[in-house]
Amino acid sequence: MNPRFEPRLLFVVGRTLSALSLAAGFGLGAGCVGKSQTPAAAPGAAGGEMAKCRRGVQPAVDGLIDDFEDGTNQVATMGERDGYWYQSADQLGTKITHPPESFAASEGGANGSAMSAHLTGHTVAAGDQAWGVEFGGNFLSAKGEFYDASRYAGISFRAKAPGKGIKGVRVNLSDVNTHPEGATCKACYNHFRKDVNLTGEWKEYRVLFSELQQRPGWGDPRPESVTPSKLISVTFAVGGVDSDFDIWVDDIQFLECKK
Ligand SMILES: [Ca+2]
Repeated sequence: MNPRFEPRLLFVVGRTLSALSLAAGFGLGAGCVGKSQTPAAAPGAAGGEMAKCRRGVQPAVDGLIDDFEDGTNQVATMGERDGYWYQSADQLGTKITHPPESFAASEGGANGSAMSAHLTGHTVAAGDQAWGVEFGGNFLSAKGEFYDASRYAGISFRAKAPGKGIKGVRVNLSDVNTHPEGATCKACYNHFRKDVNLTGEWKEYRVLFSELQQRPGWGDPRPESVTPSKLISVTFAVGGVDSDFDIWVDDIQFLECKK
């Protein structure tokens, strides 16, 4: 995949994201809910705050980002999180056929649960700006606030991709250095990410903060790592090929170090 397409294509996503964040912020009249307040985290010292889990990781007690069982488009309201899910597609022929208009939880979930995030449609290979489809959740509803996830070590989720379509999903965390709302980046949207390959059956995937990397060759700044104390959103993206997609995601949650 050509990394050069992302600054331009993700600008569109970012504008959508910003608009949605703004709308959500107005909707709730939120103030400083969940604002990052980590005295120990020096600005720019991202690498130093990364949790190192010698005994491995486990689901955090307050770590649920969403299991979608309540059927709303808001993330699970715990750990001071109160943001919203959104979906977006490029305008070059890519189509989201389900959910038809805006993000909504869908019937059928992992581990016999009732609901999940389920997106179907078709992505196109139409040049650098055909970036495909993304859905994601802002950790906070208030625009311009950062979410402090420094007590966590990563994220887990369950997912599947039945059928013959796209199996590869990019899992992204946007933060103070990669999202324009951070007021830091000159070349934005090169979020820290990990690519995962799904199967036709529900399976759990774990993504540690320490595994996340920016795409090579672009982005300004290019810090050593994601900044867990100043996150903005988690997103799942597919695209870059001419293909159907049928992606299910459920049980998204933060992980913490085993004590
Ligand atoms: Ca579920």
